[in-house]
Amino acid sequence: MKMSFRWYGENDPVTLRDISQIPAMRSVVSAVYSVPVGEVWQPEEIEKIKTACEKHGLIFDIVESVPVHEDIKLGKPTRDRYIEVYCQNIRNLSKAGVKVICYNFMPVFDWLRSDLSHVNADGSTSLVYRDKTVLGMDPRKGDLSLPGWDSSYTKEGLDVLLNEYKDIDEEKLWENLSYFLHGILPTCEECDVKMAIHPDDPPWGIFGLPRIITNEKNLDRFLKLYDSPYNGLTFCTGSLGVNPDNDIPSMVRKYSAMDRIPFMHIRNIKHVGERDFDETAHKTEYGSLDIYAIVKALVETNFDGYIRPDHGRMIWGETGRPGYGLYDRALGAVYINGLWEAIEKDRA
Ligand SMILES: [Mn+2]
Repeated sequence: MKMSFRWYGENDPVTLRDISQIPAMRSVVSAVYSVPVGEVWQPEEIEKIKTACEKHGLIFDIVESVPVHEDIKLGKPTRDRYIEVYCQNIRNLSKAGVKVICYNFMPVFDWLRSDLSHVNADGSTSLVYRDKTVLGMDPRKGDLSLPGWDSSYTKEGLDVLLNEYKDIDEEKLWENLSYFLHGILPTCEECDVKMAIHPDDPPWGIFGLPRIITNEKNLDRFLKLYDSPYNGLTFCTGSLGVNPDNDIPSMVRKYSAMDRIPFMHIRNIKHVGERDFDETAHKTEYGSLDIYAIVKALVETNFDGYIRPDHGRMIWGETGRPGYGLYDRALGAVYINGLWEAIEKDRA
């Protein structure tokens, strides 16, 4: 397995030096953040990240994310142009040594939380989700303040976009996803770059928009759309785990054995009500997911992809990007490494 850490570039309060000091850290997960969705990432920009990482003994070989243009998700005639740009990005990234690209296929909204700094009993803060709060918001009425929303949309722009999605139901979204995969995967195979779709977060439809990367049945369907090890998953335990029907250790074991998980996001969440959850420390006892069983499933299926500790709490007075501080994520990485070593030695 290859341990990795997400880095938001030169403006990230967490530095590459910080990351390099975390024990057993290998790879940096990053992206070119300055280029709008649907445009080409120039080789010089990619090279800059690579060189900066190498200066600290780290490798830039995994990207999160290359975003998918809404026209592709909507199946508009312009999608072919955006798919060609996507293929160019795959080629450019491959030349710099990138092996895996994470992306998602959620219409309009990315991940959603109702609060980014919920105060825990010990004074740390967490990202949390309360369904009632989210359902009480109406993006069409200009309620655009919810964490996770792309604040670059104007009310009018969002209205237009939401209207365009009126005719896109789940089946139509599946079709558009399949079209996208068939457009890019031949390039991935040629360039030896694996695609890793991130599950929808939370894994259910929001504001009448369809979400399809949500559960085992749908992941099975997704993998069959293009049956190749290059068409894989970013298996995010926290995103999928908020639906208690998803048996996370068993799903990890199954998809890892199939060699369809190029990238693992490992974090814990605690169910605190129906469709309500808190993000917690990584260790099993704090949340609803058995992190030991998850890591065991990976070790026992000889997982050799990338792992990154997903969101952490804010602890020790750290300020910065919610979910992406240094300390709690570093503790997560060390915990996962500890489990890995113990399970691997037990097995030998
Ligand atoms: Mn994730």
